[in-house]
Amino acid sequence: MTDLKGLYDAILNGDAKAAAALTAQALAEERDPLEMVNQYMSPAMDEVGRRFEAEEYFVPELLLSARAMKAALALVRPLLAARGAKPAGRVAIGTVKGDLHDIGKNLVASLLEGGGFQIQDLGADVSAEKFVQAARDGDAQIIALSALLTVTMRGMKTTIDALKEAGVRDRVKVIVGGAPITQRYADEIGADGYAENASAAVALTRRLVGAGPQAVLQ
Ligand code: B1M
Repeated sequence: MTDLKGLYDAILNGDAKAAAALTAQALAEERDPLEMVNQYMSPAMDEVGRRFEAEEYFVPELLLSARAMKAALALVRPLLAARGAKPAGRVAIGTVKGDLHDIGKNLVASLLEGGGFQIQDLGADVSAEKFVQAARDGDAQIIALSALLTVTMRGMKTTIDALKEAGVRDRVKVIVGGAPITQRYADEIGADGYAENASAAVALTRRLVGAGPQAVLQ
């Protein structure tokens, strides 16, 4: 019988190959996929987030762990979908118009995906209209805006204003982040939340959609 603590360790250590192999092995033994996610995979990502905040892990470790989580989730997800499990929520994410920085945004998207959210990645240099379209047609519950430049951060306000004008502001929660962004700025422009880093963005998003800290894919 596969020791699932090994799966936890593989994700924590960013070993995608081991994570996929152990997941496949456990599924072949008919282990419960939801239990695997909630008791081993998701707690491993929570620990990755904790280590990042404690400055024991840095961006490369975050990316490796997110990749290992994705490799394991790719095997588990079809089984969860088959039993009718719902994703934690749907997030449309992008870097605002005029801003080409996408490394942090990609990291946030990876961790959100690892946290069980369905991601619509709109890319970098995304216009307010594209975010509005994602809210209107894409069924996103969360609009996640990233900005790295002081000159582009005002694109966040433009986007929130565009959501209001399109009559869809009440349908979505807007979260913002990026190096020049602060809680004060988020409050000023009427965002629903601000997260300083990728793991905080996962915790914030879970809170906004009403999912518990471990409530991945239920
Ligand atoms: Co640019 N750049 N850059 N750059 N660049 C900065 C941002 C800068 C601070 C460098 C500096 O001068 N010290 C400066 C901005 C100054 C300012 O506005 N005050 C700057 C500048 C000036 C520019 C150009 C104008 C340079 C030029 O051409 N003259 C130009 C602008 C291009 C444009 O966007 N239109 C430019 C270009 C570039 C590159 C293309 C070369 C490259 C980007 C490559 C890419 O992303 N594909 C680049 C880079 C790499 C940087 C620095 C060095 C690193 C950014 C990064 O990837 N950090 C950056 C200096 C710095 O930040 N130290 C700089 C790592 C990443 C993991 O962190 O993105 O902060 P970060 O994301 C974090 C958090 O912020 C948060 O979580 C992430 C993970 O913890 N977060 C969110 C991010 N988004 C979030 C969303 C959330 C929640 C949290 O919710 C939705």
